[in-house]
Amino acid sequence: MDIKVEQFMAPIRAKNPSESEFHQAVREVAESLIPFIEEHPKYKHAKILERIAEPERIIIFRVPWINDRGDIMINRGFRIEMNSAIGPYKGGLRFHPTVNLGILKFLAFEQVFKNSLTTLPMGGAKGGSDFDPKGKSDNEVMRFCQSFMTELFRHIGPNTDIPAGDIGVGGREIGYLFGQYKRLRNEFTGVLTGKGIQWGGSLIRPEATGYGAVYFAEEMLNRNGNSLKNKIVAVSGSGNVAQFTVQKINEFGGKVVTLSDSNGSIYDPNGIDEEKLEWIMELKNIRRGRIREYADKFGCEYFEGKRPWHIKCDAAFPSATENEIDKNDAEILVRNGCKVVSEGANMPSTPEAINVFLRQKILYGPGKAANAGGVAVSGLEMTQNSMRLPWSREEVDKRLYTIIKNIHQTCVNFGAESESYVNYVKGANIGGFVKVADAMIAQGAV
Ligand code: NDP
Ligand code: 2IT
Repeated sequence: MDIKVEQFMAPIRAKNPSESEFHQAVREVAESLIPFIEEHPKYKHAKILERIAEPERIIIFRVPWINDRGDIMINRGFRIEMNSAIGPYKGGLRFHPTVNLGILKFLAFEQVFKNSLTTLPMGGAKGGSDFDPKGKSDNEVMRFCQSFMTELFRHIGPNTDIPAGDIGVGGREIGYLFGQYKRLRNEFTGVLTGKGIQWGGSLIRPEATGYGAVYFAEEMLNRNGNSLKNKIVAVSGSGNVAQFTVQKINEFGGKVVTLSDSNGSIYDPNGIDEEKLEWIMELKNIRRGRIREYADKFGCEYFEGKRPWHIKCDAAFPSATENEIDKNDAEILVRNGCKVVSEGANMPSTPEAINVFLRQKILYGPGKAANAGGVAVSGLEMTQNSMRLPWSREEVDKRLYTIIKNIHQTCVNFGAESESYVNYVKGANIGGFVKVADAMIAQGAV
């Protein structure tokens, strides 16, 4: 136990009681940063770490809406505006019944470092609601989104705070939110990212997080003279990030054998090819069904209530949610020969699981580096909106690849512990910190 980390964490725990995910995210960063700050006293004197862990502003609001039966429903809406030192607040919205203040604060905190790593001018934020889109009609989702935006609109703007999607918020929800914002403000602006392609969206934004996580893994492997070609891959989740992770792994010559949702996971030893993926996209994005149906359709195994990490693989892409790989899962992965973990999800590995990966010195790409492709292309969507000029698929994809390459290099610069070993956790935390910290110092005690 590191005394300095404990001393730093004690007031954070006291001030933010029962927000365990927030404590977890801050502690992981503090463990990397405190030794660095000891060597760079300017950050210590300016109390940067203490300031960075305190949100600039939190907005909490009531979201009343009427369901299809005519009943009044009440949800809670949030927006955490964490840090604006290097740009306007930027980060996704999550609609999921587990959403609470602590979860959104952990996500907003991670976003500050992630956005800095992209090299684009974006501060950090996150928001959402405990609304559960599952089982709701399109009309119910629309009425909820309209009510949510009826309060949120007064706090956001294209130069202030630019939300996007996350779990439970995809193209459909962004459309309803955008429509209501435009109506309330009478302005057509780039206030949200992840918009439809006909109304200000960017090509490759839907693909960006998954593609980016695969590019990041490929960078890590290439540095070791290896690649994803012919690798057996386990992916979790089956939503936006998981789907495009599968697509890009296939392009790189890997074979994806698992996917999951909150009910269970499938194991398809023949691999999830492009045709099967197309079927999954229809299942998940249009019919909004369960991954179990894949096993019936393609005749493979389904594990009810289980995550995919017991399946033997060379590479793992957790792409569902936080804390979905625990110590036991991590040990099984490593024992089965898994050599690379690239996190599409935010904080999917518990601290104990991360310790297993670091001790075993496998290639472990933490979410704030590995999944930064999504917000990076959101940043490129903002650029295109400002220019009022869209870029081609190739242009956006090329920029995405370059950004991920640069993030990987930043991690190497700050995290290399020897010629052959890079601690990507340390690299991402310090690499994301420096730019924000220097900006905060330059801007005074604000
Ligand atoms: P989606 O809503 O599209 O998909 C989420 C997937 O994860 C679904 O398969 C869902 O299953 C599963 N899932 C969600 N919660 C749980 C849970 N508690 N237990 C088990 N499975 C769960 O979201 P995204 O694909 O956009 O997001 C996935 C992850 O990636 C999240 O951690 C998100 O924060 C992160 N991320 C997303 C980015 C983006 O651009 N969208 C960018 C960077 C990170 P079910 O359908 O059963 O709920
Ligand atoms: O976690 C994330 O980086 C996202 N959900 C994407 C945020 C964004 O603004 O595109």
